[in-house]
Amino acid sequence: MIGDKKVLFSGMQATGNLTLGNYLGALRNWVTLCDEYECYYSVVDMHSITVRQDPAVLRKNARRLLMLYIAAGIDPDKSILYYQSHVSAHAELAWILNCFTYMGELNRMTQFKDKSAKHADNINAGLFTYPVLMASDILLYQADVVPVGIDQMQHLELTRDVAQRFNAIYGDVFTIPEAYIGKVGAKIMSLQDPSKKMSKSDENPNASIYLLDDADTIRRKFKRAVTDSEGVILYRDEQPGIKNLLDIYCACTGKTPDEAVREFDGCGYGVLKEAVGDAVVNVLVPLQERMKELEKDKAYIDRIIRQNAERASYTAMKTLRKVQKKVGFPERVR
Ligand code: ATP
Ligand code: LTN
Repeated sequence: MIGDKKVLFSGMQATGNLTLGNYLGALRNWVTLCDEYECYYSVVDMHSITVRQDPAVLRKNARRLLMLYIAAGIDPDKSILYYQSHVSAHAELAWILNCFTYMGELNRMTQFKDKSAKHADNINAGLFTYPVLMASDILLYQADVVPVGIDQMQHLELTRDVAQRFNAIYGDVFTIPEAYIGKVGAKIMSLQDPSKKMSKSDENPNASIYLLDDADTIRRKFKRAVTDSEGVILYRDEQPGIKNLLDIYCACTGKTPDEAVREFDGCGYGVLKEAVGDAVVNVLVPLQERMKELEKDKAYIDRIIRQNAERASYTAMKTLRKVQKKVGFPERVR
C-alpha cells in the first residue's frame, strides 16, 4: 500500500512493434487502472536482451514504447513509467532471488521451452532465469496486483512461490501479488491464422495490426483477414476468424458479442470487415495523434524518463536494502 492505494506493477518488452493484441489485452487495461492503484509501468529492456537485439533498434523501440504508454492515456506525472535498466535494484534483487529459486521450477516454464525452441542457437542463462528478473520487478515495489495476459500466469505463480519461500525464512518482507486478467480482448488472434495469437514477433505483417499502422493499412489488413466459407456471421468457436473479428469489434466499440451478431445479421463478411476496420481506426487514430505530439517534445519525454527513474529507484531501494539486511549482507558504514 502507498497511502490508501494498493500498488500495481506491470511491464512490456521493448521488442518489435506493439500490436492491437498488446493494446486491447494489456495497455488499454493499464490506463483504466491508473486511478484506483498506485501504478508502476516499466519498459522491461533488461528482459529484451534474453533474445539477441540490435542496440540501436532496442534503444529506439524502448523510447517508443514508453511514449506509447503515455499516448495510450497513462499520466506519467501520476503513474510511474520508467526503463527497467535505469533502476539497478532490479538486477541486484534478481541475483538474490536466483538463490531462492530452484532449477526444477525454472525448467517447467513453458515460455522458456518455447523460446529455447525458437532460438536454439542462443539458449542463454538469462532466458532461463527470465522469470526471476520478472519476480524482482514485481516484488521490489511490493505490488498487490499485476495485470498480465494469460500467457504470463505461470511466471506470476512462480513469483508468489518465491516470495512466500523468502517470507517463510525471513519474516514478512514481500507483499504476495495477485494476477489481474482483463475480461475483453484477453486474447486477440492473428488475422492470417486465427488459431494463433496476434504477436509482435510474427513474421507476416498482415497477421497483425500495429498500433502505428495508418488507417488505409488497417482497413486493408482487415479486408485480407482469413475467415471461412460458412457465409454467416455467428459468434462461435467453429468460425475462429469471424469470432476474432467480432471480438475486436466489441473490444473497440464496447458492444457485446450478442449485440454485434444482431447488428450484422444477414450481412456479408465484407461488411463486417469494413466495420471492424473503421472501429479499430477510431480507436487507434487518436492514439497516433498523441504520439505525433509527443515525438515533437523531446525535453518533456526526457524529463519524464529522468524523474520517474528517480521515483522508482527510491521505492525499489527501500525493498532492496531490507532484503540485503535480511540475508546478512554487511551494513554500509557512512
Ligand atoms: P512476442 O511476440 O515478442 O512474444 P507478444 O506480442 O506476445 O510478444 P508480450 O510482450 O509477450 O507480447 O506481451 C505484452 C502484453 O500483451 C502481455 O501482458 C500479454 O499478455 C499481452 N498480449 C500479447 N499478445 C496478446 C494478444 N494477442 N491478445 C491479448 N493480449 C496480448
Ligand atoms: N514477461 C512479461 C513482461 C514482464 C512483466 C514483468 C509483466 C516483465 N516483467 C512484471 C508483469 C510484471 C511479458 O513477456 N509480457
